[in-house]
Amino acid sequence: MACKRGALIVLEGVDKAGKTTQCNRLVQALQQSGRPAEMMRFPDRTTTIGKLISAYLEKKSDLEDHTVHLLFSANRWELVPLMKKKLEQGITLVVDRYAFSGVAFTSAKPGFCLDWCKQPDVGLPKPDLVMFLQLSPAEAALRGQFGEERYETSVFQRTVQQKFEQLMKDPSVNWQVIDAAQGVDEVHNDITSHSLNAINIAQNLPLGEL
Ligand code: DGP
Repeated sequence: MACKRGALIVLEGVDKAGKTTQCNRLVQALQQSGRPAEMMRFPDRTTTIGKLISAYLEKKSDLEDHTVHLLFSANRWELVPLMKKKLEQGITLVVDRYAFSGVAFTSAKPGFCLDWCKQPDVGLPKPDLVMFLQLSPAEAALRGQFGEERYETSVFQRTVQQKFEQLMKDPSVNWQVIDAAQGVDEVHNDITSHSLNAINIAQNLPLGEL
């Protein structure tokens, strides 16, 4: 019998919500329970396209807003063959940001509508589960100052949060909202239980497309 596919699990949220910590913990927990799992993150700053994105985020270069949107999307597309291969091998992928960040961050800029922003990512592998780590701007502020990168201002992050709220109304995506103001262990437990559920369901379903 062919091996059952892995699940595509995405963590989204505004900056400081704890996505990276929780992605690492989830991968560790899945591996310890004998389920093959690996972490990925977008943007993947290691590729040629990713290096252009990284320089832009670090404000070492300026790029036109439509152009950078398409580069972020291209960075996801270039990893699709690898993602599909791993999922087919039965590896669950835990992904730190995906197309939803792409749409939320660009559409938070003046002059961009959600619909235009979504188009370049149409056809990407569809996550079996997207968990949104919900954290109010006030709680995010308690976690310390934002960094120096582009987009790291509280005004912009507030707009991004509103865009995510619009995206979460899409019933064709399996969104789960996680209260990221809880302790790290409580958040981890919530995330793990949603993920185990998604892994069980995904193994009997074909991978979808955005
Ligand atoms: P990090 O997740 O910390 O590596 O930061 C990446 C930054 O880039 C963060 O501010 C969110 C933003 N971002 C992530 N994906 C996209 C995207 O597809 N488009 C745009 N415009 N911004 C993105």
